[in-house]
Amino acid sequence: MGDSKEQRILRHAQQHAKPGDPRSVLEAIDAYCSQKEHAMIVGDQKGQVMDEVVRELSPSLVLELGAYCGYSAIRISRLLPPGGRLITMELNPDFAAITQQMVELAGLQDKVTILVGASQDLIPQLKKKYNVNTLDMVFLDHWKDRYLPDTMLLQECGLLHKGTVLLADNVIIPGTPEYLAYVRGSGSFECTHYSLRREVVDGLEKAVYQGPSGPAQP
Ligand code: 2F6
Repeated sequence: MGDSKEQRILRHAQQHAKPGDPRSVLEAIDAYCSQKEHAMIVGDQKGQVMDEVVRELSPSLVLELGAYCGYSAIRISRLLPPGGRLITMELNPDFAAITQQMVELAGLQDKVTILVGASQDLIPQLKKKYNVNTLDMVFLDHWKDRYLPDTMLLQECGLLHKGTVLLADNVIIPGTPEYLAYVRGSGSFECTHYSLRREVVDGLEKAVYQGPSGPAQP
């Protein structure tokens, strides 16, 4: 069989989920990845934390870094308010194509835009090419060593507003120490850690942007 694991995840979802029903697509992906083949998806435990953050914020515009199979794109976009949209950036064109089909299966294609490329190339194009003013939420789930430079780039490009929520996955394992030190110590963010235990302890970090001149942390 010449197909990839990601194609098998998509095929399983197409065979088991109800088209237009995001919940059933998430359940099909969760079931396949926990029973058949392990994959780098956020999963239901972290997914519930994400749901809570998205429900509380009700963001109109979300940026996701790293789409993979589209699990978190579906997780987030299904909870957006009317007119809300999610832009997701994916480096691998094969994964981007899987995400597009997964999002269509969930019926969320009108809310989700998939951009293929590297975050550092695409982020500076958001304002002019993709009509973005500022982002209400950013979900960081791509390369761990890019969390910090991309956060600084988002600030430099004027894409954050007071209250923008950065939600970063895998901050403990594999770990993003420079990113955590930056958001926790810069005085520009209010941070909350959500600790989770699967096979290992990991966590998500929520950082709410407070503007460029917040108080310095001791
Ligand atoms: N940008 C630099 C990596 C990615 C990525 C997994 C987007 C993006 N860079 C990692 N999917 N996409």
